[in-house]
Amino acid sequence: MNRLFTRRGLIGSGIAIGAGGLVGGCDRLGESPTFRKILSCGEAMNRHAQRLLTDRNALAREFSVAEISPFFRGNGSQNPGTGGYPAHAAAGFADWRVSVSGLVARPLTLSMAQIRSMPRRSQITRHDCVEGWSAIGKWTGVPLSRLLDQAGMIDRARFIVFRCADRIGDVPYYESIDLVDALHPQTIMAWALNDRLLPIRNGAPLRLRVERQLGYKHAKYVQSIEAVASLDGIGLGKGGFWEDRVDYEWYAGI
Ligand SMILES: Nc1nc2c(c(=O)[nH]1)N[C@H]1C(S)=C(S)[C@@H](COP(=O)(O)O)O[C@H]1N2
Ligand SMILES: [Mo]
Repeated sequence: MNRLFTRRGLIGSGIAIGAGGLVGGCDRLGESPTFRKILSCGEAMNRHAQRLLTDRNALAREFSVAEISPFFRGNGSQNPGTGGYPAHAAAGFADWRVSVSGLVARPLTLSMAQIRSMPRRSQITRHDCVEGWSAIGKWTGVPLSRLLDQAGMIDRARFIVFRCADRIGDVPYYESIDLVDALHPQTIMAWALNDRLLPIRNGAPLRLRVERQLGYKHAKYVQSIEAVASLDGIGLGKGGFWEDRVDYEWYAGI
């Protein structure tokens, strides 16, 4: 329980990180001619106004190879010790399966070999954790939109829920995002970091990258992807492990 209070105490640093992210958003908006007519980025503009003007479909900033952090630390769970995970890890995740289910026409059960053979996207992005650290890494994976297309998402779906193999204090980690983020081109189910298969500490064999949001949204050790109409009745109903327990926002946009 101590740990939960520690994390709550640190949320302030997330606000500082958010401000950095907004500067990036401002740069990108500045490239749009329509936006330039309305405002110029150098002008005084409060953060609230910027937030309202930031297009949720805009891309997160991407970095160059030279900017990749030499070490991408792990945070939160760094090696799920339960539920068969150690055996899966020892077998190189050969028998790991990821389900795509819920409000879909064709539920899928995919092996890592199948997922790695799907179309891939790579992106070098900055991960911002509310605990006050950031790291830049190159992520490679299958666009989530691709998986959802293959499964045939049904109209009533509003959210995508990710269930993870790890537990914190015996509670399974989970997260959720809406369809704007689920279908965003940089939202991928990543299986590689810096051109190597994901290390265990960073979520092997598969983790979410949802680049316009803070670190806790990026579910690691993903076993199930589920399309749902509502978050009621999932976990404690607030859409994520930390959202259920501390005052972390469900929408953690940066
Ligand atoms: N399954 C799971 N996913 C998780 C966490 C976790 O504890 N369990 N921690 C979150 C937090 S707070 C952060 S900052 C990132 C850390 O990713 P990293 O370990 O690759 O640095 O994972 C997120 N996803
Ligand atoms: Mo985090």
